[in-house]
Amino acid sequence: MRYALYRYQLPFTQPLSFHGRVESVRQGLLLRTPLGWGEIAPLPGFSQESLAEAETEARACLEQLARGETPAPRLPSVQFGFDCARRHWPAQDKPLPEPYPLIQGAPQDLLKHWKEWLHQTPAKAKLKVARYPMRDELALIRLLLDRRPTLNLVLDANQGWTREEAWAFCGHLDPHRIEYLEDPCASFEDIAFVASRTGMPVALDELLVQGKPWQPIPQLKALVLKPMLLGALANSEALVARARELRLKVIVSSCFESGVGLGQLARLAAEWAPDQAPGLDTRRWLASDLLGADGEPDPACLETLYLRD
Ligand code: OSB
Ligand code: MG
Repeated sequence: MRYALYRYQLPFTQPLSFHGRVESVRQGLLLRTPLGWGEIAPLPGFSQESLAEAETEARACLEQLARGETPAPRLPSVQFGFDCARRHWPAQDKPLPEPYPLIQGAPQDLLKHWKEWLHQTPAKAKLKVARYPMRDELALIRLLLDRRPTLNLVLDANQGWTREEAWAFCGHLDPHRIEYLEDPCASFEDIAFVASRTGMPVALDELLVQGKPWQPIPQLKALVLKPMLLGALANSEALVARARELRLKVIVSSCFESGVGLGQLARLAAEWAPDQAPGLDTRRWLASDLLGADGEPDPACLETLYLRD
């Protein structure tokens, strides 16, 4: 069979919250074409489209491919999957830096177990904030920075704060120890206000997916790119070009994709941001993977949705 669509389900190591939606398994689709594999995995809470909508569009696009036509999908996750499946992947020589650790959980638990995360003292680690009482999150951050003096933290508020909340939070931190704070607020105006008042370095992630307006400000350090949400690879590439122009870092970041998508994201990161540790530590939060010993998806892990010669 030359064209195929499969569904997978991978359990998380523990239930995770995505903009308030608690999920215990990751579901997605794998696409196979004569040119290669692609992953289509809209993330609940972050993607506009559902998995069912993505499946419907992916089937229609596969039909077109099998007829010799060139599909032009509309949904971001489907665009990403088809673009990856038809991409020419250049050979890579230089190894990419290791992903930085992605730390999630209740501050009380993390206070007890923080050494497990930071025993090798990475240069940076990412911590989700704006989820628990501010005082608990600040206490945890202070402890981590105090015990690991060479560590810089990436914080991600997922647009969870008002301007005033973000201002208060940032006012309690030393901006020199924060690599950057992703998406403190939902609007760029509020982010720019907080950054300029507190000197906190900031990065944009969800705001880019939402297509909201932004502009360079002195505290803007990085663009975090989630290709699964940005859709057509050309959209991510345009942001890479803009980041280069503005001398911003590019961080390629995952959405809890399977090993197929993560492998492709690592290759995109090596092309777009070869010196940056990528945001691909979502792997840690999946209890298993689809890839067999040969590095190919294991058919036993896949449910077949569509097959065609
Ligand atoms: O908040 O940036 C996020 C994954 C899925 C959805 C949202 C986010 C993430 C990550 C990926 O944090 C890992 C990373 O960027 O380091
Ligand atoms: Mg983010």
